Order: sequence, then structure tokens, then C-alpha cells
Amino acid sequence: MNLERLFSRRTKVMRPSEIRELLKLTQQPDIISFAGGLPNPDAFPIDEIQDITRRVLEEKGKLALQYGPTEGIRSLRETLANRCRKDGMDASSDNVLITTGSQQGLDVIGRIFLDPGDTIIVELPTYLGAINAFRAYEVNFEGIPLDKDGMRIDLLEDKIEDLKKKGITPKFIYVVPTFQNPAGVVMPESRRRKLVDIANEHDLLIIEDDPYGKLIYEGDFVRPIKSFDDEGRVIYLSTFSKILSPGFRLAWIVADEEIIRKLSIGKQALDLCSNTFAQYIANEFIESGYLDLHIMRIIEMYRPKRDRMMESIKKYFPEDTICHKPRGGMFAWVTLPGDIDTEEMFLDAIKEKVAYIHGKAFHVDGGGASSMRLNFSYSSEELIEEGIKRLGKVIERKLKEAK
Ligand code: PMP
Ligand code: G9A
Repeated sequence: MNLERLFSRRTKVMRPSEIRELLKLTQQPDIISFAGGLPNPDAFPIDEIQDITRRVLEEKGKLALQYGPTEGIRSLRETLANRCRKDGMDASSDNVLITTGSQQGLDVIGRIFLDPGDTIIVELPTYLGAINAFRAYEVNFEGIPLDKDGMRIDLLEDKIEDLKKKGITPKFIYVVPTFQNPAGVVMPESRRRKLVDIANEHDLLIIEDDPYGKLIYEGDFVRPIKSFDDEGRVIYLSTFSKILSPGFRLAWIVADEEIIRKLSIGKQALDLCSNTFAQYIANEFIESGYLDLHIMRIIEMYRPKRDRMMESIKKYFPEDTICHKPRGGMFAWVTLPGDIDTEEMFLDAIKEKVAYIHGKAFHVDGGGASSMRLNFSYSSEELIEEGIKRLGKVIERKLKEAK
């Protein structure tokens, strides 16, 4: 059988995700993993979920175990719309679509907006899972570098003008503006407003992906880009994965009603509806006040882990390493001195039983060779220090070899 002939064009451009591939390796108990964006399992609210599950089965079992609407159960959509309004977004339950993780949200956005050959704009670096989701729709990527305040809006404007001269209008700009994955940076309000102005001027959509916005260790909450949107151009995504449990596979999209209708048709073909049982539990978890308490608890748990990672990087990595302390989220972004290629260095790191994701995985332009993403939420503080110490040794060896 000639599979190459049988596979679609789309399948030929798909690539495996480094994060997903590494998950198998890093689940080995003796590896210290800074690779995946995993919550700390010690924080999972198992007792509360147990209580709520019993209650949901007793009170709503016949609904919770049934198929549900594609858009999601009404009560959860309402609860999430209320929370979004508190964050400054103008949303009702009709603006909310429940998805099977934000990963599905990204795919279904690609499904309804992207044709082969379309151009989309992303950050350099950006979330690998978004690159893979959009790549399957055979699009061209244009990357805009970040600085400490997120996407460089001046370069974005230049890029849009350049593309215009070539007769190209991008479909959308995909951003992770708050505690960015992988770089950890936050886009300030002024840039958010400017981004919306640019989208209005050039008739573009903005895809605002926000899994980490509530994991704030210092500083103020920054309003979502969606809260500055008067024209329905911003499609906002968030997820229960980092604030409750990724095993629930539940997330939500907030968008203009017409967009929600089309997304919902796109989703019908993917899974009919997201896990109804989990939706009832998640709604009850929020309504009982547990979610806000849980977020406070994980913030207190992750802040010292972040601090330990920063202190350890200072102690064990070369002096001219670049790493800014993230004010929230789950990741530290590190750029090493010299010509170290972090993809090549990975095998040496694995020999020392420590894992990370190399920087190139997050770049659509082949950049990021000397950078790496380190997750600090998953490991204990002791293992964070030990893992960074081991990585420090690997880096030192690489630098010596290069001399
Ligand atoms: N977007 C970003 C920026 C992420 O970091 C992640 C998970 N790491 C996702 C989307 C997907 O999350 P999930 O499917 O678990 O909701
Ligand atoms: O396990 C995954 O694929 C979700 C995590 C995403 C990430 O590490 O960025």
C-alpha cells in the first residue's frame, strides 16, 4: 500500500509536537522535567471534586451523563460569561462556546477561518500547539518578535504594510498576551489598545489565547484585549487546564455571536459536544466558590517554585545567561550565551536526566536556537534546584567544548 499517495496534503505538513513527544519520556519517574506545561498534581482539588461529583450525580445525574448541546451546557456558559464581565468583557452566555480544551478551540478557529495559502501573524516565539493547529490548515506564518512587553507593535505595523505591498492581507493575529507561553511576558494595556486599533484599521481578527492570566505572582491584573474590542474582532480563549485540571479537557471561547455559531458548526463534526459530566462538575466547582480559592492556593504554591528556579538559574547558569523573572504563569524563558544549540544539547541533558523544550520549537522562522523554555509549576522546589544544577553542568560542558 502506498500510504504517501493516500495521505492528504494536510497530513503531509503536520508535525509531531515536541511537548507531546516529550511527555512520554518525561513521565519516567527519574527524569526531572521542565518540559511540559503541567500543573502540579499535588494541587489537584481531589476532595472537593469528589464531593461535587457525588452531588452532581445525585441531583443532575440524568443530564450529566447524557449528550449535551454543542455550545456547552447553559449554566456553565452563563457562569463563565459572568466571570468574563468581571474581567471587563462585554459577554453574555450566547457569546460563550465550551470546547474540549483550548487546543480544540484553536483547531476549530483554524477550521472556520483558514484556507490553504492564507497568511496569519504570530509572536516569535509562540505556543507550539497553536503553530501545529494552524499549520494543518496549510497557512503561511509571519512572525513578529517579542520584547519584554510582548509583541513589538511597531514591527507588526511594518509587517502589515510590507504584506499589503505584496497584495497580502493576513486573516488574524494570534497572541498569548498574558504570561506568554513560552516567554512569560505580559503585554501592557497601551499595546493591547493599539493592537485592537490596528485590527480595526486593517480588518483583521485577533485571537487572544489566555490560559495563564489568573496565575499572577506579582503586579496588577491586566484587562484582556477582548475588553477593548468594540467591533467583535477579538476571539478570546481560556481554559480550566491550568486553574483546575487539564484532565477535564474543558475550555471556553468568547466571541461575537455569529462567530460562535460558525465555531459551533465546526465543532459538531469534531466531537458533537464537550464532556457533559465534566461541565456540570466544573460549573459547580465555580458556583461553590472553590475555583477562586483554588487559584489563590496554586498561586501560593507556584510563586516560591518560580523564585527557586530564578535563584537557581542565577546560581548555576553562566553569568551572561538572559532570563527575566516572569510575573505569572508557568514558564521561564532562558537564552544562553555562546553558540549553544539547545536542540543539540537536549541529548546531553537527558543523559543527566533533566528535560526542557528547546527554543526553536516555538519559532516559525527557525530562530530561538540558543533559547529554552523551563516549566516551574510541575516539579518540587528541591527538584527544581537539582534540575537547574544538572542543566548548569551540561551548559558549562558545552561552552568548554565550543572553545
Ligand atoms: N494555548 C496555550 C497558550 C497553552 O499554553 C495551552 C496548554 N499548554 C493551550 C492553549 C491548550 O490548553 P488546553 O487544550 O489544555 O486547554
Ligand atoms: O501537554 C500539553 O501538550 C499541554 C501543555 C502545553 C505546553 O507545555 O505548552
